[in-house]
Amino acid sequence: MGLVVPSTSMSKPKLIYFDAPVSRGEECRLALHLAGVDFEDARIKSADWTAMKERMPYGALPVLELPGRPPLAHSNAILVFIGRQHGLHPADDFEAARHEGMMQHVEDLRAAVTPTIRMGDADKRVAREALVAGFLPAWASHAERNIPGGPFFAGGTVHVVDLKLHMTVRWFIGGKVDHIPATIFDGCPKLVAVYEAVRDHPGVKSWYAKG
Ligand SMILES: N[C@@H](CCC(=O)N[C@@H](CS)C(=O)NCC(=O)O)C(=O)O
Repeated sequence: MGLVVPSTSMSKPKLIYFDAPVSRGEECRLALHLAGVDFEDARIKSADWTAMKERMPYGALPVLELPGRPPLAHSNAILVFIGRQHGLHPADDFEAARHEGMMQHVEDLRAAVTPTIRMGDADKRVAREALVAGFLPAWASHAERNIPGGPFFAGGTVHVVDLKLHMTVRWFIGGKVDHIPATIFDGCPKLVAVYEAVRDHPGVKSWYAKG
């Protein structure tokens, strides 16, 4: 069991996530890239996951490994850590907590939608239509009214919270999530502005230009 054993054999940070440019792993990759950190981008194939799951601190990904430290898990902890070290999270404790509140709000959405991913289509339709009728519009309006700034969450500067909001809006806005309309966030201009500002950020563009 390698649960809390510091990594001694590595020379640079390693971000472990599944081999897909999505969700909790991609927002951590973006944070590391925007922070200018030279990191190993370890992409796990689904077929290899079962064998390594129990070696991860909480049995899930993403996990950030740092030289000489135990592995760090939970996307928000990873993002806040990176953000604090590299100016992508507020130095002011209250402002930081406000950002973390919104980051938790994103996790609440994932907790509501993720269980529908593995449902058969009939159950998925029922569950997602219920989310579209209730949870998702409420989630979106709560997000909207708690974004103090624009175009980013806190105004003109990107923070890790923006990366998390971006990944969430991006999930739905392409219209590829069955039974959830691409227009689900149309009534939330501040939320959509965060998505667009991150999409258009030069550092984010350079990440995707790497291919
Ligand atoms: N609270 C955790 C949730 C982690 C999580 O559920 N990760 C998913 C991928 S996004 C996962 O590892 N799924 C595979 C599994 O649980 O076996 C976080 O924020 O990182």
